[in-house]
Amino acid sequence: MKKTFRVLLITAVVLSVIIQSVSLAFAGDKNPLSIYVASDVHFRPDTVLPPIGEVQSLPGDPIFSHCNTKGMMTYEAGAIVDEFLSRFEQSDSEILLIPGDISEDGFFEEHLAIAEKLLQFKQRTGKRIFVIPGNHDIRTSKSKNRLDLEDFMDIYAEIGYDEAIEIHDTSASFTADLDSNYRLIGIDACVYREDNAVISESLYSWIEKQVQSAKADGKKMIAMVHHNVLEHFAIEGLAMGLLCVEDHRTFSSALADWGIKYVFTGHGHANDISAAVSAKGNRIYDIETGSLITYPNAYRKVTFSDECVDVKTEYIRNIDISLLPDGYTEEQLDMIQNDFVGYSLGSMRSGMRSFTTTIPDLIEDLSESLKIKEGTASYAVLEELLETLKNTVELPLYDKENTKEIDSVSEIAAFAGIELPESDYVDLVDIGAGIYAGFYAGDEALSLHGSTELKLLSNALNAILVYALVNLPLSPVNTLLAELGAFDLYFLPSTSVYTLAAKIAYLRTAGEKIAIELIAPVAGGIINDVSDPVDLDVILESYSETSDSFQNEVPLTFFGILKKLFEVFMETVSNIFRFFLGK
Ligand SMILES: [Ca+2]
Ligand SMILES: [Ca+2]
Repeated sequence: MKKTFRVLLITAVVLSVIIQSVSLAFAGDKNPLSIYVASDVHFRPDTVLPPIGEVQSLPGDPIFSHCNTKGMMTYEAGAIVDEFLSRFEQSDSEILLIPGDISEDGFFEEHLAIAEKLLQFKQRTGKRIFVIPGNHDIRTSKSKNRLDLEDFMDIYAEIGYDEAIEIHDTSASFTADLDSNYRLIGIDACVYREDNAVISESLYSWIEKQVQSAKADGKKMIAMVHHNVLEHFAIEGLAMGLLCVEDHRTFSSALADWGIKYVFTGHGHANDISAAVSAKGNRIYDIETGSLITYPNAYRKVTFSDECVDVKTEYIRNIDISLLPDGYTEEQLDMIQNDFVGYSLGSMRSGMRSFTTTIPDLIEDLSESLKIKEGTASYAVLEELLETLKNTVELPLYDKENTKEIDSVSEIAAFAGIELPESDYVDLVDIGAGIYAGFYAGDEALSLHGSTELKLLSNALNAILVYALVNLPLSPVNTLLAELGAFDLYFLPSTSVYTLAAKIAYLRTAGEKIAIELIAPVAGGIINDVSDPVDLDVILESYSETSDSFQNEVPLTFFGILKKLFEVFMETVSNIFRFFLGK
């Protein structure tokens, strides 16, 4: 009897263990967590927008005269959001995260309009939506029409905050359970009215407390922050994390060591994924999602299971034109309906084009950073240079008409003794916009040394320098060249006797050096994806594993940072050598 009982007991225990583990494994496979992420909606309702025909940021353009310098599709935002929501509705995902910049400028009308859209959707479909403010959302401005924190909490009370477990008392940070395994922590680090983000002491200890209670409750934490917590392009590391929360390396190390492996961010309008490992060996991913209303109009679908985290990127490829505000021409509507991607890319290209008209205004910032005083001879040279730059970016790249005057970049280059490679590009803005669009899209893969785009840009910049400076007096030109980084020139023409050819050769040598020094670090990480892993469709490790390290992780340790700085230094040196050797 006793023996039979023991056998029965053991069998029962073994069986229950098997059943439990099978059902656990089954539950893990059967109920993965699927979420949608859409960011940087920058919403402005039709009611506050001036009629589309009245906006002349790019006068005379038949399609894009209303463009926006950031390439955002402000007039189409409502229709884009509706298209996105209908796709989210049809999906098997029940959860949407919006990591900030919900509104364009923190005005009541903007927030009320987008919040109403989201709330109606939520009430109709029963799907869940969580938001966090970005730098454009809480402006706490003197002008009354802008939100403060309390207003934000009021307006979004039923959009995520009604499900909050905890809410931080001096920010819009909150926690909420996504399912029985995962808890979301929305971190609002924005410095209201400013554009930067800081993790205050109060916020830091609040996050730490949330991490402890999540552990006690057996939940894994997924974070959402507007600003990035890891760098997303090479020069950003040197610029101390331009788009990141302040002291981002310390903060992301803390997040990693607290077991927060995945952070969803926005802010930079690029689709990019970066990874890093803390000194203690804990990995963290920053999954940045681009602006929904900006090329390439992407959003993410992310599935968390026991085996992996599956990131997929999808795109808005068409919208319902009947939802657009009044005032579009037939030509515009036709393009939006039949070539939405072309219209989106065109919006970005036109935005950059309208931005170039403001190049001469850069004189203030540039003279300040170069410490050149207004009224001096060097200041006049800089002014001349910017004016020529502005005029040149508007010129066609090649002399298609075969005119006698110098009215194309290739002729300016020929004047300077420089050859421009052949291409299909129309002008310099076209190249710049192409490079930027690639960076926004993600998985960018142009070569720094071999790409036509970079060769065109550096050769053109070199030629522009020669063309702008050749007729100016040599002494202030030399001062400016030294300020721009062309220190040890090989050939200095005598100020008393020199030929035009000698002066051109001298400026070309200086210009080569400046062009490569200016372009290489800026382009690094924008023309090719230096922040591992890849940006768009990728299978990443689950919360229970740690994958092998990536080749290009963002350094979080002191030695990691030193190594990175050394690599960037070596890269710059080799660029200069390659350039002078003509490779
Ligand atoms: Ca990238
Ligand atoms: Ca990447």
